[in-house]
Amino acid sequence: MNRHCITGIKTLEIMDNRGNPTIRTYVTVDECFTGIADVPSGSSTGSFEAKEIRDGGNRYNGMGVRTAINHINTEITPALTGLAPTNQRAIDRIMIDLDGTPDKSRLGGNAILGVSLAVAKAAALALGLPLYRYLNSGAHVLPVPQACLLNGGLHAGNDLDIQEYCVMPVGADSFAHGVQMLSEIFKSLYEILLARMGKTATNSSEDGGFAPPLSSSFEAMEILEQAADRAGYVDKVCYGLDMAASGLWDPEKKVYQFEGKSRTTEEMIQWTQQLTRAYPKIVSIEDPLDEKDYSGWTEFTRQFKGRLVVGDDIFATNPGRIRKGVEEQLANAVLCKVNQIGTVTEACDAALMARANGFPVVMSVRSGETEDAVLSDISVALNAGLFKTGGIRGSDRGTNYNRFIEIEDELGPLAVYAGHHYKGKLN
Ligand code: 2PG
Ligand code: MG
Repeated sequence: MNRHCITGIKTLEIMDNRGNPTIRTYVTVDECFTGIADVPSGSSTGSFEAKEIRDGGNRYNGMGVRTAINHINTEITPALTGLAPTNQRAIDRIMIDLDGTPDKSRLGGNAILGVSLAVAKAAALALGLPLYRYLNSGAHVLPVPQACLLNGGLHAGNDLDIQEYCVMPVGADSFAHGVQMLSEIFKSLYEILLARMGKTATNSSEDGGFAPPLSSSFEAMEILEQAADRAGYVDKVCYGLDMAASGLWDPEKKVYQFEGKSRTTEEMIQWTQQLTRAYPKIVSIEDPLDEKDYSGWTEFTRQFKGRLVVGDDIFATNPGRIRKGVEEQLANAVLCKVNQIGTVTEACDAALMARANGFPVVMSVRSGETEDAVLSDISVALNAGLFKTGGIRGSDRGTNYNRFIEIEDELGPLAVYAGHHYKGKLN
């Protein structure tokens, strides 16, 4: 048997869409196939995530990644050279053991993830397969893109407290048609914002949505729905929110600071009930409460049965935390971000565990991204029903849309667009 092996690993410190450095890793197999992967990075990061290593000091305002790169060069590369890239689980296990901490804080989640992703890509290249097919021979689902067209919170310089107001084109005929709908809604939104509030309202958020000078979520939803209506798609879309509520929690006063008031957990739940009553097509609510407000999450999930209650910071793509979530019904869906856990194997384990327990999976980018579209391939490999992409402008966002369009074309009649079945039952 012809055994493939890792023959070299190279790294570069490159730039992400926010002007922050990140790691690009090149893994070469058999001296001729090179998988290249970039590491994403969040700004509203939860405390249970794998830890990124940043250099500190003055260079890049402390955000440099030379230390993490050094860990790849001096520790990870010698440990992996000569091994079979097709044994992803073994490769990831070696890096996890080499790191030796529960949160990858010694070598850096960013160092480990860069290598893990590039190994998967190099292995796929060596076998002559697209990455999604290499990871799963049964890959065939194109997700509904959940695009954040309006932003607030840490992703925007405005007074909206909710981080993401997203549109989900569930009624599209295909992924490509969904992108067309999003693009047309985005243009309508531009015109509405311009007419209502002037040109500064059309400024971009951190991840490619709009960041208008609004402070009311009711008004944000009204404008979003109006944009969908004007584009002719109001009956073909649903909406999703990411409240990113860990960032709203005031640990000293033990209240949420939200839309001009201090609110208890119960008041946050009541407020969300009012919003979803006014906008019943909000079918997905992510991180409505703080990552440690466990009893609040259970109550929220009980009250919002029928909608997706998506755990992001609370689960951190961590199989152990998802198990707790299932047992205590802390949510009913899981957000999957590969850099929250730090290896391809663990991210896939997290998604599969969620699915096996009836929790739909929402694959997600981070606010910090590059032109690497690897997450699209992983999403299709997992047959995920939803993919949260940030907004719709900028090549850091476009790259994922374009890769999905490419995969849909490649799969031809085998492709299934998740559409109304984004919660699962896709076969
Ligand atoms: C989130 C993400 C992605 P960030 O909270 O879901 O939108 O944001 O990457 O900044 O953590
Ligand atoms: Mg989130």
